[in-house]
Amino acid sequence: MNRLFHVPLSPFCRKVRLVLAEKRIEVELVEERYWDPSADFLRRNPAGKVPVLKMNGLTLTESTPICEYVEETQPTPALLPKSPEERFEVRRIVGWFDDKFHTEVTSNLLYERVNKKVMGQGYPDSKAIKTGAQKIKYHLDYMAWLLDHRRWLAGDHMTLADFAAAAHLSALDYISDVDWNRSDVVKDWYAKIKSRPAFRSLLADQVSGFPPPPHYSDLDF
Ligand SMILES: N[C@@H](CCC(=O)N[C@@H](CS)C(=O)NCC(=O)O)C(=O)O
Repeated sequence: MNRLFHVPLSPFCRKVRLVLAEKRIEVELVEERYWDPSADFLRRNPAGKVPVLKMNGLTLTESTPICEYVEETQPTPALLPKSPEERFEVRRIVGWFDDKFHTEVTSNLLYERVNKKVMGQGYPDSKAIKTGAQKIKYHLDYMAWLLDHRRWLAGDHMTLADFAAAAHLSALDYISDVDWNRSDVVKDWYAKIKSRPAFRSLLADQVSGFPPPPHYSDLDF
C-alpha cells in the first residue's frame, strides 16, 4: 500500500494528495508531526519536511518532483501537457504558488494562525497577518488575469498548476482567508476544481481546535 506522510493543511501535501487522487492512486494517509520529528521520520526524510510518499518501494520527498514522478509512472489522466513550452508554463505557475504565494500569503496567514498554535510557538503576529491579507489580493487578481485569457491557469486544460494553486487556496479557505467575491472567474475556477472527486478527501479534513467554516466543504459556496 502506498503511504503518504503529511499534515492536513500543508499546501505541499495537498498538492500531492490531489494528484494521487486525480490519478486514482490509493494511498494511506499518515499524519506526521514534523515539528516534533521522530527518528523514523528523519530517516525517511533527513530534511525533516512533509510530504514524504512511500510508493513502488521508494521513499519520495519534495512535492513537485513527487508529482512529476507520479505523472511519469502513471501518465493518465495527464496533468502535464505535451509540448515543452506548455510544460514550461505549468512549471512556472507551480513555482509561482509554491515559492512566491507561499512566502507572501500562506506563511503569513496559515502558519501564523494555525501552525504557531498547533506547534506551541506562541501567538499569531498581527503584522504578518495584515501583510498576508494584503498580498493575497494581487495574487487573486493575477489569477483572474490568467483566467481571463485561458480556461485553466496554465492553458486550456487542467494541469498540475491548477492543483498547486488549489492546494494553497483550499488550505487558506479552511481558515476563511480567501475573499471569493473578489473575482468571479477565480471563484468559478475554484468551484470547478473543488467539485472534482479528487478534492473530496481535502474537504473532509478536520484539524483539532480549528473547525472549518461551513462554506469550506460546500460545493455551492
Ligand atoms: N519544497 C518542499 C516544501 C515542503 C515544506 O516546506 N513542508 C513543510 C510543511 S507545509 C514542512 O515540512 N516544514 C518543516 C520544516 O521546514 O522544517 C516541498 O515542496 O515538498
